[in-house]
Amino acid sequence: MRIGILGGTFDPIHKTHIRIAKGALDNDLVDKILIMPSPCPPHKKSSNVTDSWHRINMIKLAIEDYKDMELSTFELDNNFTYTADTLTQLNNHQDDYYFIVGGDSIASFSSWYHPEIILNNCELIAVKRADSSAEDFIKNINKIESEFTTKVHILNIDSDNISSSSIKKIGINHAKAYLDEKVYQYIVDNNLYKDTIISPMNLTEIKADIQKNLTPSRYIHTLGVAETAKNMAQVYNYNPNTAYLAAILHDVAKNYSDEELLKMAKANNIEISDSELNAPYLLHAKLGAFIAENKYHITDSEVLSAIRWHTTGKADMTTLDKIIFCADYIEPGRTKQERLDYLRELSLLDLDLLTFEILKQTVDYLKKTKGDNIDPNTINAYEYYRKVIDNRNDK
Ligand code: DGI
Ligand code: FE
Ligand code: FE
Repeated sequence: MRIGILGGTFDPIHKTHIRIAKGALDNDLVDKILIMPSPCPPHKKSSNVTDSWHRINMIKLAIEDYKDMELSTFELDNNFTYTADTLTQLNNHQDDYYFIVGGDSIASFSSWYHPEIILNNCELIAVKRADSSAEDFIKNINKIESEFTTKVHILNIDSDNISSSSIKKIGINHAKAYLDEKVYQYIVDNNLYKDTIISPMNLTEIKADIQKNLTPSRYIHTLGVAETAKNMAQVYNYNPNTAYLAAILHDVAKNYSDEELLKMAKANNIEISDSELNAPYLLHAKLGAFIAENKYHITDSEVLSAIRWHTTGKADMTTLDKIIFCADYIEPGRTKQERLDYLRELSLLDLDLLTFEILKQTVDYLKKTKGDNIDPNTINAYEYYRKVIDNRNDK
């Protein structure tokens, strides 16, 4: 059997990878393709490479529909970073191996680690991109063929210049077109490449738009929450830009009347709980998340969740949920809440304790002012964080 090997970091796997694999199969250069992610190539810093299980999962999703493509974790399992090692160990002397080399890499092939060992175990397939010079390409190939007495096969790919690193640079949202849909969804669901997942609207545009829709005092409150959330994120190892964005959006639905909130929820099939029916202003959290997603095209599920839960809280919140929930309560513009000095000091020391203290004060306050109408999520949150703190104190 003729086995083609497509190596790389696949961080993330994109459509051009698939086009190359498919091209090699369709042109009958090979019978099967192994997609083989590398642990971390010698020329890249390991710190920048996404965890291998995520890269593996994305590959699985991308090749799901292609029966002649297979994931191989051979390099990951053996921690091989040199193709020479991989091929020596992989070669079973029954199959024929073809190693696929992308456009630019062919120029430097002679300087790879033991190219002669590589070519003892396989033949090369050089990928020629439509947008690169044919002359240089042929020159490089002829050089390898004469230097190593081997045959280099050519695969013409009608492809754009996309690479994983350029995908990360332009941002996942803009690069959506270059990614398999399931891979894109996986990236969003798992918050990968986070620094780049914002919305097509940039932060300045979002802020200007929010300012237009809020009263001046509500906008000042929003900016206060954003600064507070950003500072807290740095302490709790969360992306400060993501925290800032979530805070900027948290009260985006605050300036609607109860009637408008109810109407919008119904129109958009957003479930209205009993407690929200009793106190419709609570809906500004759910509708805020809805507007963030549909008007500002925010796809980061952690941002949407933090907006969704910022008013009532809930049991077992994420780091960002807690940051936004707490920052909303202690931002510099707040004056009426009790023990603000203590809570503000606590905010940079202990996020779970802060969450608990705020929930406790909120429940006390609501008992006094709203009687029985406390949202069940608030009660659950309070009990959950009381246990978290109790368990900690028991130890
Ligand atoms: O939107 P903000 O004013 O910045 O703050 P928020 O989203 O925390 O909303 C605060 C209001 O929500 C305040 O009037 C108290 C009320 N609230 C918070 N939790 C509950 C609640 N009201 C009811 N009925 N039940 C709750 O569990
Ligand atoms: Fe709010
Ligand atoms: Fe708020």
